[in-house]
Amino acid sequence: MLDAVRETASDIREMKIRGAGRIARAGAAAMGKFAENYCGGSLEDFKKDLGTARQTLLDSRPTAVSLWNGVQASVRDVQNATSLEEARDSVILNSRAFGEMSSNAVETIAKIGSRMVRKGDTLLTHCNSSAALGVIKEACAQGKDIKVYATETRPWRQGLLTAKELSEAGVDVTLIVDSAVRFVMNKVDAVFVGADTVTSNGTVINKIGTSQLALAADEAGVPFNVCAESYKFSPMTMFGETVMIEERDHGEVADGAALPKGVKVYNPVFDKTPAKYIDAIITEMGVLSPGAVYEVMVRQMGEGIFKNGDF
Ligand code: RI2
Repeated sequence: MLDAVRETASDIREMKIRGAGRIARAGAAAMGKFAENYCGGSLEDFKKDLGTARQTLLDSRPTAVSLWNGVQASVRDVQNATSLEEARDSVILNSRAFGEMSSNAVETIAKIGSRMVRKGDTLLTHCNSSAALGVIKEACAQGKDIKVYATETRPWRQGLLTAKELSEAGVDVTLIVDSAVRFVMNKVDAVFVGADTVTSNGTVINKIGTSQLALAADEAGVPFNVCAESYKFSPMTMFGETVMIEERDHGEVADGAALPKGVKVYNPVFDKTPAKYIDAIITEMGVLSPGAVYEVMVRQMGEGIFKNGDF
């Protein structure tokens, strides 16, 4: 039963499944499937095995809170279940509901964000964010005649996926190396990127290099917009937890043969963009300023959260 969960976790770790929204949906779906196929004995056994499944998925990649939120949404009613059947059904239904909510949120962000794009705009995006690309494709479909610069995004080069996807959608897209960002910024009207995690003080954690885009945009007076479903908001950060930045294998940067002897490699794959560089966070609930994230989190979690100083 845990084999399928382990396989999903491994696909997430190896980035066969990637993108903060996609890993959240895959995590939730894996929990649902686990519950569907469960043939153990008691409610207590189920809770224990579900806990193992949950942890297996959460251990796959540490940075995107979307995965945590997707898995957590799937198991949230298990503690109130009085029978194995009730517990299993709740996981199955909640995981499906999360998947639907997540896909709808990406569509809604596309509609809202596209209104912020003007006819003839030149946009810049980084990495491969389905939320940000949704906005760009929707704006193009509305006939807004836009141009897009897509960063290569070393070391995984997700920018190639972005360029392909946008080109196939009929967008005029130009691929640039990451170090060209500041040079091209004076041709750009707005930046749209995705997010892996948004903290309670409005800091955005996204693909390494995002904060450099934000600095260059700030210098050039270009609006910097983040497209993020609200399940990318991290409740833990309200209670002082910091976001762990994933470091990946050095082979992603330079393989053994290309690496001179004695040279070390440091490969952090996300960075933090402070709220002061962010003009808008486009969510399925509407366009927020980074300073509004805290209030939204409190509302989402309910006022009672502070009673015990924990959640
Ligand atoms: P969506 C990706 O992470 C990128 O950082 C991207 O900006 C972010 O997830 C959000 O993607 P990775 O899995 O959820 O490529 O908008 O490391 O698709």
